[in-house]
Amino acid sequence: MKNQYKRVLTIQDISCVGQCSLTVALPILSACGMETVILPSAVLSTHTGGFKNFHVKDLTDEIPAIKDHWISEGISFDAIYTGYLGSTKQIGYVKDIFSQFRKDGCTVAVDPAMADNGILYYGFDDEYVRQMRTLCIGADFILPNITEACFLTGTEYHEKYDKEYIELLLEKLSELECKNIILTGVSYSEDTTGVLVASGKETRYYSHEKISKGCHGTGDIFASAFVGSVMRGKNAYDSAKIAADYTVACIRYTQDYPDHWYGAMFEPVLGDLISSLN
Ligand code: PXL
Repeated sequence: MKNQYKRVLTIQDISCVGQCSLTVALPILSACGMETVILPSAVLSTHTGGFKNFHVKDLTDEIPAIKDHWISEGISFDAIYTGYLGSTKQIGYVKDIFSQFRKDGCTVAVDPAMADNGILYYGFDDEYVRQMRTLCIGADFILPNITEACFLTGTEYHEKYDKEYIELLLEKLSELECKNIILTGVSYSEDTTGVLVASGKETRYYSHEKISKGCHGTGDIFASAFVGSVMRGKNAYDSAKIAADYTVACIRYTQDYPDHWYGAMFEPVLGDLISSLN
């Protein structure tokens, strides 16, 4: 049991209100039993997906000093997991962190959190996409949704697609030379959706219930639970299954609260995630 206590660094923003990024990653990774180290990429009063006039404090310029202090203290990580990053320049600094701390046995997971439903999140542009692509190269895990996969590969986004389209996306993503590609939100029927897990030559698909009303922040819930599960020693497919089941449970719980539009109520079902890991 002892060797499952791992130290995970997660780099993403703090959206003070909104149940996404660090306010999701920190509690979920902690629930998975990880020591969770955070590097906030920016502080936002809320996330950008539906609130207006949010206040943003970009923390890009703080990153080198934080990194240098960690180096001087001899701090190391078992995993580094990145999500929403504040700026293009910041992606460069995150790459420096990878070079510095990615020693043998340090797992790198990149969630290229930048787009959904065919469009980039507010404030991101083509240059951001280009930089994010370089961050993904050589990662142990990348966790794009279909929209992000399209941006990363320069593929036209289609709301409706078939297996051939998804296979092409996977093939193009494989050029990024990541050990595992976890492609989320892959749906081949009205009432199911799923996750494609491509690990080396093997590709497996986990299909699960599709709840018609999606929630903001579920990509972050999925990625955090996935990383927590991998760090608990589960393989990529089992971790995708655990993370997907947990994400569905969060959405299902939130459905009963129609006023809760800005995020998924992941806290009341954390017990499900913990049980599935034991
Ligand atoms: O959940 C992704 C995310 C994270 N952080 C911020 C966001 C979003 C998506 O909109 O706006 C600030």
